[in-house]
This record gives sequence, C-alpha cells and structure tokens, in this order.
Amino acid sequence: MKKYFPSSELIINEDGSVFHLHVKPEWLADKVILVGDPGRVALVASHFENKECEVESREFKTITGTYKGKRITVVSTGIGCDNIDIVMNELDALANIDFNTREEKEEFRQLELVRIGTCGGLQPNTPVGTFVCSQKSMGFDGLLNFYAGRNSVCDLPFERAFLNHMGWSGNMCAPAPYVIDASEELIDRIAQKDMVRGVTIAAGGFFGPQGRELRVPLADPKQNEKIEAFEYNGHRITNFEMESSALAGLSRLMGHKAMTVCMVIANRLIKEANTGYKNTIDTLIKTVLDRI
Ligand code: R1P
Ligand code: URA
Repeated sequence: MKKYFPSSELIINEDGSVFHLHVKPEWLADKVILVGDPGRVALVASHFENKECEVESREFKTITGTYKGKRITVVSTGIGCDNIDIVMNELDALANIDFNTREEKEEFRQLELVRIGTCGGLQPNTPVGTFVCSQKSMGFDGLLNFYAGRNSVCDLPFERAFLNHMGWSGNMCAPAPYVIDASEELIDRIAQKDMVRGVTIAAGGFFGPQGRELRVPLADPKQNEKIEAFEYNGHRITNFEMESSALAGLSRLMGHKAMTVCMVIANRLIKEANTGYKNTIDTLIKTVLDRI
C-alpha cells in the first residue's frame, strides 16, 4: 500500500507549490545548495548561465538554474535546525511525493545537498578564512530525536564519550546531543585536499549554546575549553554553526546525500573575527559549484 499524505500533513498551496518554500515540484533540481542567508542565494545564482525560476517566501528564497551544464537549485534556510526540518521535509516531498495523488512515488529520487555556510573555528588549524567540511556533525538541537531510526544512524559511542568528557547531566544539553556522519562520497568530492575535514557542533543558538557570554553568565563557564580539548578516535571538534546536524541526520533518514562546508568567520580560540567575509565566501561558492 502506498503511503497517502492528507492536506494537514503535507500542505500544498493553491498554485501547487509546497507550503513554506513556495517551490513547485518541477522546479527542483537533483543537486541542491543550501545557504543560511537569503542574500547568499543571489550570490550563488550570479554564477548560473540561466535561471528557470526564482521564488521567495519568509526566509526561504529559491533559484533554480544551470551552472556549466549542471541543473542546480539554491535555497536559503534562514538560521537554525528548526528551519532545516522544514526545508528538508519540503524538498523531500517535492522529490518523492506525487502532489496530484498525495501518495509516495514508486521510485525513490535521491537528492545531493551541500550547505555553504559560515562558522566559528575552535582549533589552531581553523583560523578565519578556513573552509571546514563537517565530516561529522553533533546536534545540540535535539531535532533528530523526534524521528524513528535516530539510534541506527547516529554514532552512539561518540555521543557517550562527549557527554562523559563534558560531565553534563540534567538540563545541560538536554535532550542529549546526536552525532551523525555526512555522505562520505560527497565529502571526498567537495573537500578534496584543500579543505579541513572536521567535527562540527550545530548549536541551538549563537551565544550561550556556543559558549559566548555577554551579560548573562553561562551554565558551564568551561564549556568551550572542554569542547576544544575533547578528542575521540582521532577526531576533534573543529567548529560551531547552527544547521549541519539536522541536515546530515534528516538526509540520512530520508536516503539523500548531504554535507556542510563552512567558511570560518570567527576563531574563538584566538578571539578574532572577520565581518567582511561576504566577498571571500564567493571563492567557496565557486569551488562547491565546480565540485558538486
Ligand atoms: C549565525 O550567524 C548563522 O551563520 C551560520 C550559522 O549556522 C547560522 O545560521 O551559517 P549561515 O552563514 O549559513 O547562516
Ligand atoms: N556562525 C556561527 O554559528 N557561529 C560563529 O561563530 C560564526 C558563524
């Protein structure tokens, strides 16, 4: 029996587009670039030879076009794993649910998703300007815990080692962080030899959850010191951003290939930042467009 999705579960707009993204099924390419900032969508699309559609709703801006003969869709997600839940479910629905019958399609269509973002570096080998690919992502956000199969796709020993190292219990980082691998094939193709491969923490906020203390003190004042020192099976935590865990986790559960690559705009260890990154991120965009 094919799965049927009623209108309350999969909301389709009157024009046949999906609820939040306002994208129609025929506009979605197999190769998808995700960016946080809606302004970055135009930057990615400025490299396209042609544009077949452009649509915007809330923080979700989408353009589909062609780059060197490859059909690519670029979508902005806004900030946070909660938005990745919306974007991933709606992209997967566009690819794998028939919008006329509201039934799952017979044949699975796999998407290839690369997130191009910005991040905070945590190690001496991640100074400002470094491109860090998230080989593993650790979600402080809890999103994946709401989906069946979470334990079968996560690195449970890594999760336990991290919690033991941090000495966290009770309310600290509850629900427990989840650790998930990116697509190995995509990482090899995009990272090649010139990008750092690392472990990324996707935090549930930019300030406290990333150990930034302004006027309100942190629950664990030693949080970042401990995160920087953590090592498990040769892996160290390299960077903080806010979306990679939900992207890696949902892609794995849905059967898509995904990874995140971020440019470091602040190094937390040596306390430096670059606010003029908007020009330099174009180098990363061009590299990803060539390798995707
Ligand atoms: C925080 O400033 C935002 O920047 C990073 C974080 O993940 C968060 O979304 O990524 P983007 O530059 O893609 O938005
Ligand atoms: N994005 C983040 O989430 N953290 C940083 O420190 C920089 C960019």
